[in-house]
Amino acid sequence: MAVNIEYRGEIAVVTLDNPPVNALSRAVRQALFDATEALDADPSVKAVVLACAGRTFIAGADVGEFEKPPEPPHLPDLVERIERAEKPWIAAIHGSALGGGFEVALGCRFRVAVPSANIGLPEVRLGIVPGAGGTVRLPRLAGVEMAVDMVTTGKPLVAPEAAATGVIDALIEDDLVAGAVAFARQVLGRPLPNRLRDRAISAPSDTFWDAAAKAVAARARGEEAPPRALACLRRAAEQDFDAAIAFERETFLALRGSAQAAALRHVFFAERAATRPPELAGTVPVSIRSAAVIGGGTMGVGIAAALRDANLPVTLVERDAAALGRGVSRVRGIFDSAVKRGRIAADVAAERMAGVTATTDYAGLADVDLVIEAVFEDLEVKRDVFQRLAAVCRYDAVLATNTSYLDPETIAEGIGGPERFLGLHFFSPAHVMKLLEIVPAKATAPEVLATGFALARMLGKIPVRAGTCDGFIGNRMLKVTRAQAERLLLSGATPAAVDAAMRGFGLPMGPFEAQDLGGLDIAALQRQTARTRGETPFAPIADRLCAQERFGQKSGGGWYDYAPGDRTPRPSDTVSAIIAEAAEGYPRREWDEASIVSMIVWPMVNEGARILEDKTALRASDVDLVKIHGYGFPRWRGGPMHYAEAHGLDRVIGALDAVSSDGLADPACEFLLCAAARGGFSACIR
Ligand code: 3H9
Repeated sequence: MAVNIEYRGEIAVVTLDNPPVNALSRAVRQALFDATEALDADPSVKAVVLACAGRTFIAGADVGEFEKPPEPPHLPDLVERIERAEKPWIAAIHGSALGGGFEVALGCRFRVAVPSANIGLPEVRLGIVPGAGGTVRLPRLAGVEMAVDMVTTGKPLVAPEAAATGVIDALIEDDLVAGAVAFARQVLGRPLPNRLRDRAISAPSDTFWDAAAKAVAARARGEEAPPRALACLRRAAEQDFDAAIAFERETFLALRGSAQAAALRHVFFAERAATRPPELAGTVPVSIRSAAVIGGGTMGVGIAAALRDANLPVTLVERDAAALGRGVSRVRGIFDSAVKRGRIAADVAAERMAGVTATTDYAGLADVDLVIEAVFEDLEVKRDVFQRLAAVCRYDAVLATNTSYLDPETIAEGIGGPERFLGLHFFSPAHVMKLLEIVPAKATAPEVLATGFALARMLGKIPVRAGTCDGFIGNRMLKVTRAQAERLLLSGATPAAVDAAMRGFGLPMGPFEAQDLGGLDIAALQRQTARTRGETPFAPIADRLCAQERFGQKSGGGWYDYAPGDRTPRPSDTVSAIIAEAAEGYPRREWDEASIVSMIVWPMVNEGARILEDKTALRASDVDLVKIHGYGFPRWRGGPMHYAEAHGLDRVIGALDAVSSDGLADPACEFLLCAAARGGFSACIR
């Protein structure tokens, strides 16, 4: 049974049990509805505690049901039934009360919670608005300002914050259900507060709404749900309860079937699937209680900060005292800046720094559980590091390389105990970026690979398993993007037009602005290495820019010119001349925004298909996660592979054909053709 009722004297305790997260499936809604009827009809019951079994309170509507038409009893009707109950209901919250789960709690007359619980309305992150009264009841309880913040960002509140604002009526430290029953007995002796539907709301001024609309538009560029959620909240503040509920429901149903909601649901399930590669089912990871980072450069210190954020003691290793000193002050800089931005308190920053040990001596690593190497991208330097690590580290310690384009197999060649070796590719800045590509070598033991995934969970990262190849998943696709961007310039587009089109598509930056920010020199070095391997990387214009030492913002010019101390990109006559010279002999075309986007995105999808074909990625959705979490591909478009499937793979192939005949892109690969014929990428994965 999904719902169980027990009686503690005159208090009924309704326990919902629908693992893993007590989502409100149709069966659960029906069982809860039946419970409200039965308890209202039972004269021995004076109040009802609603609690949940397992790790959490109700995590929301069952997102898996959103692919089908809604079935009764509908959630808004259930929440209304609980709110209208003759006896007061008290939600007893542990874990998370999210979305529909929080809306059920808002239907209850009271809410109590353990201090570690969190509550929120994250629906906008799924491309929808709350659909069971959240936008109408929350402002009546918490005030319009707080409701606008919670609903339009989807960010949860921890229980103590919610208690401070009256959203939670009491915090319960010990046994939650016993505490909730005791709370119920106390409130029975007093007059009950009004139901939320009967509470007044004070409508803010137009100025408030204008400012809120501006903030939402700036934060959620391209997204449909946040501004629609704001419109619901405005209705809730300005119209009567029932009219606002009807408007919210209409908005919810309209968005539930939208392309953006489908894309965001795809990402939601992709993020969870990625954490569990099928080959690791039942494998127990190595336990990680301490870590070391080799290299105090940008990447190394970001990784060290990420490890400290997860409370792991970290040893930072550099080759000499001066480099070590610079590394340590960079780590301190990360925490200081977190304090300045209000993200952590000064004492937390001090405690994070206290957990960093600095040394130049590898002997200090004899007892660490995990070492992550993040030294300069030079094969010999890295090989030397691993020889030294293999000699001093425990045999069961995990040894990882953060290489972004060298072959992990070669880096680990000849080390003792190669089964403890693994690629862990972080993205810069490593304490901020969510993506972690996890790259096993041939000899990597399953429990070592599983440790990569367990580490990602500890650090709050999105893990994606990647096979060994040049650039793994992300940088391999990036190379195609950059080549396509240059082909656009050779055939008549300008850097500014390409960047504007990609920003219009939803990326935070266009490909040229991004290169100027990160620096053109790293990719130039990679191309040099590739040429020594006999490859012919395509970057006719970037190569010319680098030859003139135009490395981007740091050298005062790259694809754009920059005034000293100013990061505003300005179109450059020098670059125009370089492009004109490189473009001699290429046919020129007119490029509008849509055709620029398809010149970049469809070849990216084609490379994604090749990546699936050679099994560098396990699933198309993993490719999507890499682009979303590592490269700013708009989440609400679902990632390139989902976007292509939603667009129609036949149309993608048609668009590739149209440009490939002029040498402006590769023709569709076999895997893409297979996916188009079989109705999707997953149908072709063997
Ligand atoms: C909504 O409520 C709309 C309403 O306003 C109106 C309706 C009319 N549904 O994340 P985990 C699965 S919209 C179905 O790894 P954790 C998840 O796929 C909803 N399944 O656990 C995974 O399955 P599997 C608003 C769900 O402990 C398993 O549970 N609510 C749902 O790291 C474990 O998930 C949200 O957006 C769901 N709602 O984190 C909350 N949620 O094992 C979404 C989870 O097969 N959920 N699953 O891969 C979360 O944020 C996290 O799951 C939570 C637990 C924090 C609760």
